Amino acid sequence: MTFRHWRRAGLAAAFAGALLAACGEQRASPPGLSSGQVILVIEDAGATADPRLVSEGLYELHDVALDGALGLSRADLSAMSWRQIRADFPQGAEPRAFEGPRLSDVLAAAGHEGAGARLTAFDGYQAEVSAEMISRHEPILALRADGEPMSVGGLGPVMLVWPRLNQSSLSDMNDDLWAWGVFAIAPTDD
Ligand SMILES: Nc1nc2c(c(=O)[nH]1)N[C@H]1C(S)=C(S)[C@@H](COP(=O)(O)O)O[C@H]1N2
Ligand SMILES: [Mo]
Repeated sequence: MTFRHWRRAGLAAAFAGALLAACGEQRASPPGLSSGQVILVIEDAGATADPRLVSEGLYELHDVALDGALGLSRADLSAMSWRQIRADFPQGAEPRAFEGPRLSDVLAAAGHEGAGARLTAFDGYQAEVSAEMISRHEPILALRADGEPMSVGGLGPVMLVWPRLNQSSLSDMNDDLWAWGVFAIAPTDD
């Protein structure tokens, strides 16, 4: 499916949600967000209870706090504005075109504008990113590399990507903050 198709799916879901609301139905998901498979959770978002978010599996294993968490589907993330970053990963590899929403925008959508973040991946790897690093470099939560969705089991569903080839202050950056296989993000104060 192309990026455009995903966007259309997101719009269709939003439209269906508006229809449901007009008919007086209770929405299970937060306003403006589609239903569908959750691929990324943002903790502490003040969201209403989401039946898709059950504390089991890796949520439980890695202590992801689901109370008030915001569950995002691929369509939700595709409906946001995206940035493309051409970057090398691992460091020194042939550059690829990574694409996805800015981490700052995803945090803002969860009610945490200007926050820092702790990202958790399937394997329990965690990357802590300061608010200053985020606002200065605007890393993305990449969903695609060279036009293809990043596979679950590979670098997907979501990977934190930094503009180290474009910003000279990042030219020496190692791979520590390039978390792949990310499925949960906790906003932080610093
Ligand atoms: N999910 C996850 N992301 C990760 C890591 C990891 O262990 N797990 N290691 C980081 C580090 S320290 C490096 S050097 C690169 C490459 O890690 P790899 O060699 O384990 O693929 O991914 C970064 N992102
Ligand atoms: Mo590393």
